[in-house]
Amino acid sequence: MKRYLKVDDIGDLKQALKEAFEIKKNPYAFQELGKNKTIILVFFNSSLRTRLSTQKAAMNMGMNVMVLDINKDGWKLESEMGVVMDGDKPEHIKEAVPVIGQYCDIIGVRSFATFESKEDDYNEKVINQFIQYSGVPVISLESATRHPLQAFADLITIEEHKQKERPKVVLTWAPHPRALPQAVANSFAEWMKKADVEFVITHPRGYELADEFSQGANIEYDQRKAFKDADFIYAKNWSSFKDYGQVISQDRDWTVDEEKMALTNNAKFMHCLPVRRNMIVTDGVIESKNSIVVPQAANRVVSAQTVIKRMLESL
Ligand code: SN0
Repeated sequence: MKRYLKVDDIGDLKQALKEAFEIKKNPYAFQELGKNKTIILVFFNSSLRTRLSTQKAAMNMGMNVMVLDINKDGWKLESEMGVVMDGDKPEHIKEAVPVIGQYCDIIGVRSFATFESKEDDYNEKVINQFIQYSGVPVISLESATRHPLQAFADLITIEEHKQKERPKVVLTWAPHPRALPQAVANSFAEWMKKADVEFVITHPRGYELADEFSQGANIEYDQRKAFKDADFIYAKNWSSFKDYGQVISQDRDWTVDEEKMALTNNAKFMHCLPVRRNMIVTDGVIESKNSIVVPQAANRVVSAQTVIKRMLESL
């Protein structure tokens, strides 16, 4: 595996789950693969789970790990081509990325949506430059449009907690004070459409995801109807795709609460975290016995380790 950006990069999901569960059972069994190999994790944005879980996954594989918080510890990077560099960015991505590639065997990058340009974000300008110029395999630690390690961990978590062969999984938009990327929702949709689940997305009008992610999913604009008989409720905020990066609603009637959870089939509650309590979800729901946000976060190590293992195998 040379890159990990989207669901197609992992191939057959059943096989990927099988490998993930082997790793979860026996996390230190593959250390020979990572011996004397180095991974560098580059962050353009804040991170708690992605940073720590990917570090842990690489350490489980016997690798050396370096982390660079590029906006704090590195030079600010210019990514435009052909510009006169007389501003606040001292280093060009065209030198910085191949140099980072010289110091490691795998690069992980968190780039995030900038919301400056829908086109640049949806063309994955930053992570594609890492693929183009680094010379080593690249793992997305959340790019502008996707969060594939999160979605893989989500699938593992659903597989572990499902009570029936084909559970009903609902992705619900929920209110938030800031403009957030569509990345988590996009990836979750991309993965659930390929998984063996009944998948429904619910959101207010104007929050439609890009066609490539929403096509083939059932869209239900009535959140209460969507929740009926659900086995998993996956809450997430995202900003508008159509009105790109805009917050067009903060309607607290969309907050996931006890009354709406009562409409479900005793559904488990999921969220990628960090979560804004009493905006996205009430204290009561996130602290209920049906909340699986912590085991979900724990599976971030498993998804990252499965991907790193596959990359090490193909070096
Ligand atoms: C990230 C996102 O893409 O929406 C989730 C994964 C890291 N969330 C945030 O940035 C939340 C920030 C906030 O202000 O609550």
